[in-house]
Amino acid sequence: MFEKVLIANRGEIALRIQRACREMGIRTLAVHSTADESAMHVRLADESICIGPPAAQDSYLNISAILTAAAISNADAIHPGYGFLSENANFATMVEEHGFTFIGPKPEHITLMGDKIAAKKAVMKAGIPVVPGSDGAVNDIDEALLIAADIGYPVLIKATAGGGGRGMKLANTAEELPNAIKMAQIESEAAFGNGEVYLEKFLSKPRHIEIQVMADNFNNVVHLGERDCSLQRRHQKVLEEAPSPALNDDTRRKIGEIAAEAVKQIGYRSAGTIEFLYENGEFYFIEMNTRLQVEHPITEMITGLDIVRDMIRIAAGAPLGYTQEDIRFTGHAIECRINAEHPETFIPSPGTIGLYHAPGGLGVRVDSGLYSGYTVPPHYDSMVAKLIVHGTNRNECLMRLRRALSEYVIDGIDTSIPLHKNLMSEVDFINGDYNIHWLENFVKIND
Ligand code: MV4
Repeated sequence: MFEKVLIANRGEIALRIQRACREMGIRTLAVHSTADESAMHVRLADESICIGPPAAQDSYLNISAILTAAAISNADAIHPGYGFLSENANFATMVEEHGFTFIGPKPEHITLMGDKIAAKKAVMKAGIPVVPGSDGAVNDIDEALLIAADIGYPVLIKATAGGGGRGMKLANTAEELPNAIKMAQIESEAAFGNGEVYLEKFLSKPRHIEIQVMADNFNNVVHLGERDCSLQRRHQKVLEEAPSPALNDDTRRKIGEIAAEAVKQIGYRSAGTIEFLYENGEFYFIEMNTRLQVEHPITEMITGLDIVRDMIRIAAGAPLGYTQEDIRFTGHAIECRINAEHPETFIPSPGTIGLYHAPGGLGVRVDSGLYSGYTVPPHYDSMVAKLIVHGTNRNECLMRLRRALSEYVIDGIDTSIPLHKNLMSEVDFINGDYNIHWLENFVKIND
C-alpha cells in the first residue's frame, strides 16, 4: 500500500480523500494556493506545500509545481479529485512517467471518453444504447440535412471536444440546421480548438440518470446502481438522489449490467460514471466521466461502500474484493449541493463565515471544509458544502433532509440553503416527478 498520497485538489473533496487515506494509515500531502493557506484541507493534512498564487491556472492546474511537490515530499501516488486535472490524460501520463501512481483510470480511457464521438462509438460497440444520430463527425451541410431528415427534428448539434453542455446548438427544422451547424462549429473551434461536431436526435423531456461503476486491474467490474441528477441549473447539478424515483429494481439491474459489461469490454479501471438520458422507459448514453464525482456520497450511503478507499486500493494493485452479488442497495440518499451564492440571483457570495453550525444526527453526513471564521475565497467554484442524508426509504430521507436543512447555520455569506428548503415543499419534487428542465422553471418562477 502507498505510504503517502498527494491530494491535487482543494475544499471538501480534498478532505474526503484525506479521510480515506487516514483510515487506511496513509500519510497525506496537501498542496494549496496562497489563497488556501488557512483552508481545512491544509490544516488537517499531515504535510502541506504551497504550489502557487490563487489563480487555478498557476496552482491547482500547475502540473510541474504539483509533480515537484510530490518529488520533494516523496509521495507515492496522486489523487486528482474532481475538476482541475482529474480528466487531463497528459497529467495522468506525466504522473506515471515521474514514478508516481495516478489514482484513477488509464490515460487512454481519459482520452477516449474526452472525445465524445470516439466515446459514443466505443460504448455502442460494447453494447450500450446511444442516442440516434450521425455515425461520426458531420462535415458538410448536405450530409447533415440527410441525416437529420432520417433521425427527425429537432436535432441537437454537439461538439466532439465538448461535454457538460458546452458547444450545443438546437435545430428545430431543416431551415435552422445550416446556421446551427456553422454556429456550433465556430463556437467549439473557439472554445476547444476543435470545430468538429456531430448530430443527435433531441430528447425533449429526459431525466439525467448515471450509473456508478468500479473496476480493478484484474477485469473485475461492478455497478453501484444509479444516481438521478436531473435537478440542475445551467448544467450545474443542484441536488442528486439515489436510487432514481423513476426506476424499478428490474430496470436498474438491466442498465447496471449493461454498463458493467461495457466497462469490462473496454478494459476500464477505477471509479467511473456512465451518463444516460432516460425518456419513455429508454436509456440513451451521453457521456462517460472518468473521475470521482461530486455526488459519489449518495452511492456510498445506499451501498455502504467507500468509493475513495476502493479507488486507492485499486490504484495500489489490489483486487476489487467484492462481486456484484455482494452489493446490496439499502434505503434512499439525497445530496444537496450548498453553494456560496445568493439563493435567487445565484450571484457568488465569497466572504468570511461568522457562526457555522453543521447539522448532525442519524443518517446525516456533511462533506465540507467550512468552519467559523473561515473566509471563502473568490477564486474557485462556489460549492462549499454537501449535505448528504440517508433514510430507509425516500419519504424518511425527505423528512430527515428537511430537519437537517433547518439545523444548518452558515452566517456571513449567502448560500443555497434557502433554495433547498423551498424545494422540499414542492409537490413535483416530493413526488419525484421532474426532468432536466424542471429546476430551471422552478428558479425562474421564483425570480
Ligand atoms: C442532450 C439533450 C437532449 N437530447 N442530448 C447537456 C450536457 C451534456 N452532457 C448533454 N446534454 C444534453 N444532451 C440529446 N440528444 C439534453 C441535454 C441537456 C441536459 C442533459 C443532462 C442534464 C441537464 C441537461 C440540461 C440541458 C440539456
